[in-house]
Amino acid sequence: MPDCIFCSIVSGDIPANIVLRTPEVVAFTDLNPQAPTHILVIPTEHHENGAELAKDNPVQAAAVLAATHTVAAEAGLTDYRTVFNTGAEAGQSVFHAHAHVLGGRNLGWPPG
Ligand code: DGP
Repeated sequence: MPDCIFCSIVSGDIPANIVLRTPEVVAFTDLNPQAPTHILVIPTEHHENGAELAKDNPVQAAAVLAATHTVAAEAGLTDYRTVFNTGAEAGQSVFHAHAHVLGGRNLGWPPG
């Protein structure tokens, strides 16, 4: 998708600190970390949000979810939070589906 920053990370046109790459997903550290570990897991296909991804490509949606556990384990986390922000009011700022993996500190609930 032209002008999509995460598509540009998938293609390698924009650099990122990539921690996992498979045919289905790319995972990289967040530019603006909210916790000691803050990794984004994205599908290699462009879909606007997690719900669209699940509807249009459930295989890739499952791969994203599985990868959240892989990257958390590789970061040494047993306790972590996986977040999909869906829509601007929920805090979504990049409209390419992505899961946040946050950990390494106590995470409050409910989230802000
Ligand atoms: P959200 O607000 O849920 O759409 O999360 C988008 C996240 O993406 C936000 O935490 C910051 C991160 N981000 C935005 N642009 C870049 C980038 O170019 N590189 C990296 N590594 N992260 C980015």
